[in-house]
Amino acid sequence: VLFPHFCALAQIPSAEDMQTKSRREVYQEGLEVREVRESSARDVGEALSKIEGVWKLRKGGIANDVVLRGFQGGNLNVLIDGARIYGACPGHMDPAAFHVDFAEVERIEITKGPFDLASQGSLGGSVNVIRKQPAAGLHLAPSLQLGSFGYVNPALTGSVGSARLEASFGYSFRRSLPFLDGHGNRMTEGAGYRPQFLNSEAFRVHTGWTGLRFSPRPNQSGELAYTRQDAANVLYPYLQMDAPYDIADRLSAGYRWADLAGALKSLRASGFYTAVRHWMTDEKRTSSVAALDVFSMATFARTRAVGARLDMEFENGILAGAESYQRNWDAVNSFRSRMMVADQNIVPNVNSTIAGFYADYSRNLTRRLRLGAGGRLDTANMYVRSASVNESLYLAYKGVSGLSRRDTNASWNLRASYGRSEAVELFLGAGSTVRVPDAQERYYNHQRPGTDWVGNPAIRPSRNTETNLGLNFRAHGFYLRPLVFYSAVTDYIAVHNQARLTAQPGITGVMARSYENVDARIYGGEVAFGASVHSRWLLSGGLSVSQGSKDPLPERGIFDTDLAEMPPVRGRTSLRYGTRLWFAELEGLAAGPQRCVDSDLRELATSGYFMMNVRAGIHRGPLALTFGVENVLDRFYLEFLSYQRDPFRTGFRVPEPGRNIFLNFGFTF
Ligand SMILES: [Cu+2]
Repeated sequence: VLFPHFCALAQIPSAEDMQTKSRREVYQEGLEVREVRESSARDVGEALSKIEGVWKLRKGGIANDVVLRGFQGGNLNVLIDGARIYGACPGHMDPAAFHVDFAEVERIEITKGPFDLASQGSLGGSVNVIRKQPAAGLHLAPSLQLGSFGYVNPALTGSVGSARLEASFGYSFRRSLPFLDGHGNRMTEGAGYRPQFLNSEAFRVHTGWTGLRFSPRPNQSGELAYTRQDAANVLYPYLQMDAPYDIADRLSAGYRWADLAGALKSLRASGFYTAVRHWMTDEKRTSSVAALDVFSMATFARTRAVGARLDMEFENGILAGAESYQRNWDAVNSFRSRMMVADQNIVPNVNSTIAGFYADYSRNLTRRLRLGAGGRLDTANMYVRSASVNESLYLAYKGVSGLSRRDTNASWNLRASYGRSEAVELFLGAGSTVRVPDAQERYYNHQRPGTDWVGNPAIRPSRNTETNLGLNFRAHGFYLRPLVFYSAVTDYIAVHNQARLTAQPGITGVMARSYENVDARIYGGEVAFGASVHSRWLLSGGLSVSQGSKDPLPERGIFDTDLAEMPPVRGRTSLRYGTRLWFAELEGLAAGPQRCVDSDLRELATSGYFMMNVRAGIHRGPLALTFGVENVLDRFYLEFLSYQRDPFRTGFRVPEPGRNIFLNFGFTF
């Protein structure tokens, strides 16, 4: 069966599934891309919000950020086949997950909490996007997605080769106009767009890729892959600017030795190079009407990452490895308004170099009890390369300076799982890991009309020490997975309003957006459930809750104890009928109001909402077709994460799309 998902029962994890994934614990989740093709999701960030504990941050029609239990941005690791790619934009227009196309992807794996020690910096969790692997023979898979608001997404992937040598390629194009919300207004209306751009393209993204896989020996394989993504005309009503272009390159290579004789069972060496160039301006907004150039403000930003890693699997359940990578980040902002003409190196060409190693041991102590432990040590060095950095800004607002910094930190975790029977498993995990501040949090260097925006050279890495307790219950056609977590984050990096501390030559501003360490807590839980009747009906759903608080720091202007950007409670239920040939599904989604808001950042309370989706699909021979209507009731609603916080606010809250349809065709030859 090519598409077993049309059979409702296939969505319930089987006993076999549970065994082959014995390393996978309750805080790990996966999303298959075929599930994504049953939705109107435009990108990985939007698709992942289907998983319990994951929300998205919408800034426009595409390029949604992944938010895991209130952790986002630098607090999460997003890797593409293990390779690190970073967004170039200081306004987070191009999060890492934006730089991959669905047609490239096989599945996405999420680790919730600080339990992924194989990669540095997985503070709140990690997202690993797994790309498709070519199969022997000649294969072609054209697909076409169509949707409301002029959305088109044709794609073609193909591969050719034998078991020893395979070549693969792919191409995908995505384009859309601005969507309409439940009131019938375009997402651009009210966000300060010039009238002629209210209905201009919301995004246009070309992605092309190619790969080579070779197996000179039965137990050895190597691979080489390259992807270019070229995005243009991306509109961000959430922000004050839009992106005329964003170009990302990803190059990766790896070699694996498996089934080795001796204590070392397998070995994998891999490396990557990724680069992003990003240009954003306000040329489509009314703010540029009286400007001295086509824009009144613009930023050119670029980032590069290069790295290598070695992963080893020994007998007796020992994993060990080492990784090293360097990220460079550089951005120049230009003002051409009547108030200010300036070019500033806002991210002052900063290098961050990180090296670390890890080891993990797990074993079955008894037939029922499995224990695991892991450790990791990292050292990170960060320094400013730009000669034009204005150190007076750091002194004026933070009273500190210094353009380089080294941080060395250890991480650990302990895991236990106890299976009373095949049907009931109990999990307990505790872990502690660290993420280093990024170049923006430490060295941002921006004088602006209104408030300046300044990094904190003395800011310390954040450490998350988290405990998870979960249960996995499975019986005939029924499963239940409850999980609770408590996360204590020391030196959480919070955005705050920093008053000027000392007079410095050339610094005329009195208030800045900056970053400060505060101790914070995030706690909550998730429940996922499913029940099938006669293997054709499946009732499934889940509930996600996260709460956040932080210690006040009145001398730094931090008074409110609510943590900013914490998503509200959310629940989901769906009823699906499926045979091997077709399925139909009705889904309801509800979110509670969010009133725990950070008033220092002028966060606004958000109401709860309820919305419904319907979808159906058929599968015959090489053809799969899915059709759906999302937000059937055409409700107008906003997610809590839909607007930028003070002091950079436009004040505009980006609504969710109103009623919209999608049609996905897929062929496999
Ligand atoms: Cu940008």
